[in-house]
Amino acid sequence: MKRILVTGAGGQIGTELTARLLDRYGPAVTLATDVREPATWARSGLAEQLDCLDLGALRTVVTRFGATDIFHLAAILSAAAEADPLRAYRINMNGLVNVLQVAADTGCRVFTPSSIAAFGPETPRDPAPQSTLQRPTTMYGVTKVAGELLCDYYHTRFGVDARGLRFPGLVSYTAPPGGGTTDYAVEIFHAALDRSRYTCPLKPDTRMDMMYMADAIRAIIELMEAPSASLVHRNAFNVTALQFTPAELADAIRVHVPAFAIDYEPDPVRQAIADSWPERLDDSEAREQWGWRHEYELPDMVADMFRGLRTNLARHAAGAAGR
Ligand code: AKB
Repeated sequence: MKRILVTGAGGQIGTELTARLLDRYGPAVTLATDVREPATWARSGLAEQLDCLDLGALRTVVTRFGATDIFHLAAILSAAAEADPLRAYRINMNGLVNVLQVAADTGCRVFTPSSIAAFGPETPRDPAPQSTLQRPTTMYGVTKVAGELLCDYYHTRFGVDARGLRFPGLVSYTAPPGGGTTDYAVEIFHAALDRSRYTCPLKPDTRMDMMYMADAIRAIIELMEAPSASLVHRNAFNVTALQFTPAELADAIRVHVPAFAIDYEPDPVRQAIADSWPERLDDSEAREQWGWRHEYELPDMVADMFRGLRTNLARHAAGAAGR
C-alpha cells in the first residue's frame, strides 16, 4: 500500500499538494513534514518537523512511517538563492541527495520539482525544447540542473523511480511563495484586493512562463501515477500553461478590480533572472508520454484567484469576529 512522505509541506506547492494527497490517498497514509514546527503550517492530517539535511533523521522517519513515496519539495527559490547562494546550494543539493540516498536504501519512489530556471540565456527562448543547452546563470538554476542529473544517476545506478517536472512560475492563493522571481504574479492579486495598486519588481513587458497551481498539482499526481514504461524523460519534463507580462496580467486583473493601478520599479536581481529564462517551455514530450494537458487559461486563473482570495478573506473576517 502507498505511504507518502512530503518534505517542505508548509511551502507554496507543499500546502496544496498535501491537501490533494490527503483527499486522494487518505489521511492515514500521508505524512507532511517541514523544517518548521507543524503548529506554524500544518492544517490537517499527520504532520511533523523534519530537516531533510539531517540524513539520520530523514532515514528514521522514512523507515518508521514505512514510506513508499517521497514528494521532496523543500528548496530555496531563485531570488532568495541569489541573496545567499551557499545556503541555497546546501539546502537544494544536500536535501535532494539525502532523499535519493534514503530512497535507494529503502525502495521509495521520489518526486521532486525542477524548474524553468534549469535553463539559461543561451537556451532557445521560445520555446525551450525538452532536451537542449542548459547553462543557467543563477545558483537556483545550477542546483536544479544538478538535481535533474542526480535523479537520473540514482535511477540508472540504483533503480530509484525518481520523477520530476520543470515548472514555470506557479500562481496560487493558499500559501505564499517565498523568494521566487515569479512571486510578483501572486503578490499582485493580494495588492489588488488590499489597496488596488501594485509596484512591480519587473519591467511591464517581461514575458514569463506561468501555470496555475491547480494544474501543477494535477501534473504531479498524473506524472507519479503514469506507468513507468511510458516515460522516456522520467525526470525534468517540461510543462507549461500560460505566458504573460506584468502589463497583461494587470489588464486581466482590471476585469475584476477596475480601479487597479500598477507601476514598475524593476529590481535588478529579479529582472536579470527573469531575462535569463526562456519565455515558454516546449512540453510536447509530457503531452505525448503521459497525456499532460493544462486546463487554466489566463482569465480562468485570474477569476479563480479572486474567488479563492475573497473566500480566504471572508473566512479570516468571520474568524476574527468570532474571537
Ligand atoms: C522562482 O521564481 O524561483 C520559481 C521558479 C520558476 O522555479 N517560481
